[in-house]
Amino acid sequence: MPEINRLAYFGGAPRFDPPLHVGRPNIGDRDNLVARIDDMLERRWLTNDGPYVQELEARVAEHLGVKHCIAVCNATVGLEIAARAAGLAGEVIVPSLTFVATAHSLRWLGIRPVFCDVDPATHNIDPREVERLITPATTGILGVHLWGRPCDTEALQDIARRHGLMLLFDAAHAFSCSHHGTMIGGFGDAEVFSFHATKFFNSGEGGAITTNDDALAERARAMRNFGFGAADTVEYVGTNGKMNELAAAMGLTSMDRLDGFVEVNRRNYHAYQKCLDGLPGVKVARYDETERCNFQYVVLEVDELRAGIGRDLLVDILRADGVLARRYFHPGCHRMKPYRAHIPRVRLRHTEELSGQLLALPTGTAADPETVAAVCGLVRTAVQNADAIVPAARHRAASGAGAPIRSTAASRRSRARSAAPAAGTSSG
Ligand code: T4K
Repeated sequence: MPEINRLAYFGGAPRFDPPLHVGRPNIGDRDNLVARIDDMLERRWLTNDGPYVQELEARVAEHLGVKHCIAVCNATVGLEIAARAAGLAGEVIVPSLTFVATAHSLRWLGIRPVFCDVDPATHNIDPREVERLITPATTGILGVHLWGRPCDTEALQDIARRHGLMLLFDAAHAFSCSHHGTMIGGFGDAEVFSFHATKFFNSGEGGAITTNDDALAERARAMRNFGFGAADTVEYVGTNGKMNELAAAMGLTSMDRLDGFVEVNRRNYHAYQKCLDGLPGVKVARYDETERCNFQYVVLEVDELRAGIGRDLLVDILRADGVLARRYFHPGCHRMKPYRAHIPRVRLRHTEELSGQLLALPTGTAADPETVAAVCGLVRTAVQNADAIVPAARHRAASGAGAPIRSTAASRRSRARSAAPAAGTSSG
């Protein structure tokens, strides 16, 4: 059988059933988690700055070498609180190549995100472009350490200082990563981490604001709790951004296994790199391994001209085989409906090119070496047979067949259910 006929896209049996997800949560020691939950129930203290939240904040602050850690219910609300505590208003310069939460957190506060292009080598906000976008309405810069790879914090800090701007970082991807030997968490005026289930270090939902600025920390801590200061007085406009004790119990249990999770990510990243390096037009985004890295994202850059196959067709082929690769972060925030309506003429060359090339592959503890090898095998088959695949896929599209439905157990069940009434049985 020709190799491409073994691909599920062309009718072969799907390689992964059930499918493989990008962002399958890492689960720490279940017994420890259950014991913590038992204690929590015994204590009858479920939220509002409980002992687990305080313990998690202390452990995170120590791990990152930062003065203050304020645990929050998720990074999106954390970014909103940090932006408000930092006094951001008017316009804030932010990369477009990021998860949309970065932009939303500003817009939700009535701040205008001014989208900036990225450096194609690092995928991070380009400081040279930042400087061009500063206007009298600019109050701050919100960088994103995409994939956990640090921004050029020095150049951004220099711009912020010269123009009197606040500097925040969305560090959602960058927990336990370092930059020039210093842990991310203490750069700029404040940084915000995500501990969402899909992050390698997770508390289910959750996140943290970290800062070395005492006054900003005091404001953020109060704003997280409706703006309450000491003795029941409301000092600020606040929100409910508190992390609850269940989430903190999960976070502490993740913390116990932090090194193990990183080790698995590192192993997977190296396996992907070894297997895919040398494949024309396909590049595994690199980490600087002289720094601490969490390796939580395995990101491919697919250059259609050299690979012979585009990112989107590759994603369709992988998905048909049950590898639910993600087009992070497509198409760039500036081209999303809520933002393009306000800024119709923005062109961000590198962001637009990269957002058409990037794809994230499964890793973490849910992906063992055999799994990684099989995913690499699919990518290699697709690229090495691009000459045959691309015309065949075009033919399918022209004939109206489109991409095949991934034949997982779930989709087979649902197809069976939709067929059921015709067969005279009830659906269920
Ligand atoms: N800034 C940046 C740069 C970010 O990347 C994010 C979040 C934020 C800010 C905001 O952080 P949070 O407010 O969330 O703390 C996911 C995550 O929901 C989001 O947290 C993350 N970034 C983003 C990159 O990925 P989606 O829309 O891709 O999620 P979803 O539901 O498609 O899940 C991803 C895959 O993971 C799916 O294939 C299913 C699988 N999954 C997911 C969950 C929740 C599981 O297997 N188990 C699970 O429990 O956004």
